[in-house]
Amino acid sequence: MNYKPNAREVGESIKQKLARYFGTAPEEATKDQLYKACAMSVKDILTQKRSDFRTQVNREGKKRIYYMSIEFLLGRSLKTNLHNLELAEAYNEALAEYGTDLDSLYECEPDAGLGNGGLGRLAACFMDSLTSLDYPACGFSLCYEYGLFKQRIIDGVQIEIPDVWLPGGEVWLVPRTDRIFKVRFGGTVRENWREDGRCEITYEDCEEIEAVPYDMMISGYDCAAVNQLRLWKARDIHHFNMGLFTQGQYTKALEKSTNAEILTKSLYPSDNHIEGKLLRLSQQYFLASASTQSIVRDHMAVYGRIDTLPDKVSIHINDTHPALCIPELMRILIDDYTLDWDTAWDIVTRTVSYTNHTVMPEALETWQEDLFRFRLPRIYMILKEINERFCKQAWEAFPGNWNRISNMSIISYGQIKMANLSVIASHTVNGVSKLHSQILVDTVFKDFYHMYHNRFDNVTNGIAHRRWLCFSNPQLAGLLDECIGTQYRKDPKTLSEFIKFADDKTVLDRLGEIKYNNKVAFANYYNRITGRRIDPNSVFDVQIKRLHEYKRQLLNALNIISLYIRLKDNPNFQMQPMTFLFGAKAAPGYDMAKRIIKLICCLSEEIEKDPVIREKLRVVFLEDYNVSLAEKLIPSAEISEQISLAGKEASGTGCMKLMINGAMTIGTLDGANVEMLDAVGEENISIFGLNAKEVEALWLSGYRSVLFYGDNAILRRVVDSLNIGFNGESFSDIAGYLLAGYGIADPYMCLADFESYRLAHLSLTEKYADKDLWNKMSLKNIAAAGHFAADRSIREYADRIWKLKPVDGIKK
Ligand code: 26W
Repeated sequence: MNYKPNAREVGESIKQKLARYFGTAPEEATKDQLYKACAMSVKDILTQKRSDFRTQVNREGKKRIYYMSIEFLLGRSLKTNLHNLELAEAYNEALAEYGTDLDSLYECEPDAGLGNGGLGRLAACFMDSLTSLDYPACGFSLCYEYGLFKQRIIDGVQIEIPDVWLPGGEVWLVPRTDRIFKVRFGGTVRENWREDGRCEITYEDCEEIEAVPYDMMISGYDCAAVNQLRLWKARDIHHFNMGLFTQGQYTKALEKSTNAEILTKSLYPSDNHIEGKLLRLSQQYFLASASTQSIVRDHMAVYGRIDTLPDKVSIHINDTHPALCIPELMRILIDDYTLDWDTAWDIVTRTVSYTNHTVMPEALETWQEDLFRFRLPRIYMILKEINERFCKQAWEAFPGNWNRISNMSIISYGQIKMANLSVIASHTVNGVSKLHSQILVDTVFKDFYHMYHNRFDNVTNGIAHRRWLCFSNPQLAGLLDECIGTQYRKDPKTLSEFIKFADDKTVLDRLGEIKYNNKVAFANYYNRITGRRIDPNSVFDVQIKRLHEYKRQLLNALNIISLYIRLKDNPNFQMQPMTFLFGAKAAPGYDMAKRIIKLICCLSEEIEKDPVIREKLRVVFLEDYNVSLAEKLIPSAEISEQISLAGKEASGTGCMKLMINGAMTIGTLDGANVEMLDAVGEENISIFGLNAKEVEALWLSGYRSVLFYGDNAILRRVVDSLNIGFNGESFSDIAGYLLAGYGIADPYMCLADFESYRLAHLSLTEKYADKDLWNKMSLKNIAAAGHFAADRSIREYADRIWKLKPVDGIKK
């Protein structure tokens, strides 16, 4: 089949789709219909290419990776697919005939926002690299009817609006009603010991829910592979009570199905904070069970025997949320395939690996034991057995050391600990940056590290550089193509060749121009959407990430307030005009995060009312930050704020997207920043603040924020100004929190890092006046960013953890 139709063929296929699905012709079609027609025609190409790829994978008997994640933050697909397939030109040419172009159709596609932040976006970037590198891979997640809420800001207050994405997003999904599995909840488990010594398991009064797969094809760049992401939707087994329906009781008839279907209604919007809700546990088991059943079924269909599973299948759990695949695989192997415990356990532990994404204690998942037993009785029995066997082993390693054993135990004090389960059953456990992986073995998993020395590894995160550089910053990609050729698109480490142009004035000027053009484009977009203005001649200083105290948007705000006070004292104060841009969603129940949004918004409003000051200082809170907004904003960013308290941010990936687009990082020695410093050199990144060891020491010795307050007149004025507040709203609660008048001091130590941050920021913005110097630093960041591509991360996972090989016979 022809994967590369020409413009005429593309035009023909769009026309056919319009006629068939909308009964309309190109000239009469709406933009939305044209978008859908394009998407459907692209899907046809992917389907065919996928079928060829699958045949090849099976013929070569290749091992597959199954990547399980409760979140996949995909964003839009049309643009990525067209660029990956190198078909954008043909489509544009065809669409020109119909009086439109791709750029306007892209905007019709809703973001698939099936994730909160870093963890979900990483999963999406990894699928891109897995495919581009020709590895056979399948992602598993849930088909949430509502993705992450849409954010409206009204008078500085975040309002959450349901995110209805399916009407425009479902063109990419293929329902596979031939691959439905059943997932069981609740009820009673009966063990019937048979004469042959086997134990037969039966269930009474349990609830069975159908898992219906919706598959999305994942394209890669310049490769043979098309992989898939399988999203499970919950469906009531009884579908419909016909009896009631015919009696005219419509609502009653539907009632039962609504209960089951609530499972995949909505994504939990909290990032880094678990609530231990029954529905969440059910979602996790639903994902784990359906996916594991699907993996085993597919393996048996190709190989016909279960013992080769670890040779042909690798299952990766993206944090602990899908960890119930461990007892679920045990269940299938023992109950359905009649394997004995040891054989089953051997298969499981050679198949599963686990990445940890956070050390924040409130994000480490635990479930109440009684709730768990009630909802998942068979899985509970299996966990008990895993735990008992583990504890025996731990006793041998640490005889008599109850404390240690209880720390590592899966079940203790009425709690089920998912991280412990994940470590015990995985052949490899990794963190997501060097620092984070080190912290894991030094703290959270210290005892496990003693027992299982070789199990721990590090794979530093990476980003889909094609999406985040090539496709979203075409001007910069064009300059790179001219300077170093197009090789870096396939092999991002060759971006390093760009360093040869560090002293080339023409290239540096071009870089400056491109950044300026991107700033103008963003300012225009912002103006179109909000009616407000931002000055493209000011420095674009960007902090984009979930709103969390540990990420310290508040520290950024405090520094802005210090600049504002300085300008109010002396409106003639000469400074580099600055625009501080924030994009962040707060978890709906996270009050402090919402107060910080309010502070930023009030500050913004107050400054906006001052015609003199706003020429030099502007604060912008961007509503509804999501993947598509990130793609528009990041190419225009000049300063990247990565200012979390050292030791708290596992990696960060936004930092990488900004770096590869030439922004200068101001950051602490946290997460991936540490490795960015190594890659780019200290003259090209602005590092400030306490390092992780110093944070720990200060915490242990007792952090007293008032000492920092007392020592620094500027800081005193900044904190005091919160009491009067901004735009008529007092923020004395935040002042109180920072100073810990009552209770515990701000655990993220904003005041401890304030002065160091302020000075670093000042000296960085002073450098901006020297255009050549700035552009050179920017160029060096781009040249050093290749290491932070997901292609590199995925190769590391494939070689060291999954033992995976790409398909051989590359046929594109
Ligand atoms: C509600 C429970 C919960 C707990 C943790 C939901 C989500 C999480 C995630 C693990 C939080 C998360 O997204 N972590 C981020 O993962 C990124 C990818 O590795 C890292 O770059 C970020 O530093 C880390 O915060």
